[in-house]
Amino acid sequence: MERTLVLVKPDAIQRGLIGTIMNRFERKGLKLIALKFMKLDDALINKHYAHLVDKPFFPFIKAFMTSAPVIASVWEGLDCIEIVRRIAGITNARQAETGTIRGDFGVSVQKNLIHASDGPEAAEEEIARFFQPDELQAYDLFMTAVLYSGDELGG
Ligand code: IDP
Ligand code: MG
Repeated sequence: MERTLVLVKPDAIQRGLIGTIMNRFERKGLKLIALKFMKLDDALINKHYAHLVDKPFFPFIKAFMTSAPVIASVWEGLDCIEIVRRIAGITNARQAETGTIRGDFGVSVQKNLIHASDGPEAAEEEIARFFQPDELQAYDLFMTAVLYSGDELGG
């Protein structure tokens, strides 16, 4: 099954939206594999937002992302990278569709509540950036058998 990294950003922490946001993924049927409450440092932000370091707004991203801790999590499910991106909504929360996290709770391009890996390569890299292999929990989620059909589970 696919895995993806989610960060609940400092704006969501400040606004008391941790449970609301995490619930979107739980109720969809994704499996929580790893969870951490942590403050990001400069080195981590430089790597995580390397594609934006030359942008004029990069210092604002840095200030924002270090303004409070984040919740880092890893979720698992069939096609979960795309599922989580769709649940998050597009980057600009003002234009994000109602029903998405950004569309329902955000009004900012930058303070958009959540990060989600944007593809398989990014997911693999980002999970390794935030978690040691032994921090990824291996367990049977009993509702998996109810959520998926047998052929989807490969047997
Ligand atoms: P994504 O989070 O939807 O994948 P990216 O383009 O990867 O969007 O940008 C990473 C983060 O950088 C965004 O979530 C947002 O917080 C911030 N960001 C992106 N574009 C802008 C911008 O034009 N102005 C301010 N902040 C931005
Ligand atoms: Mg991105």
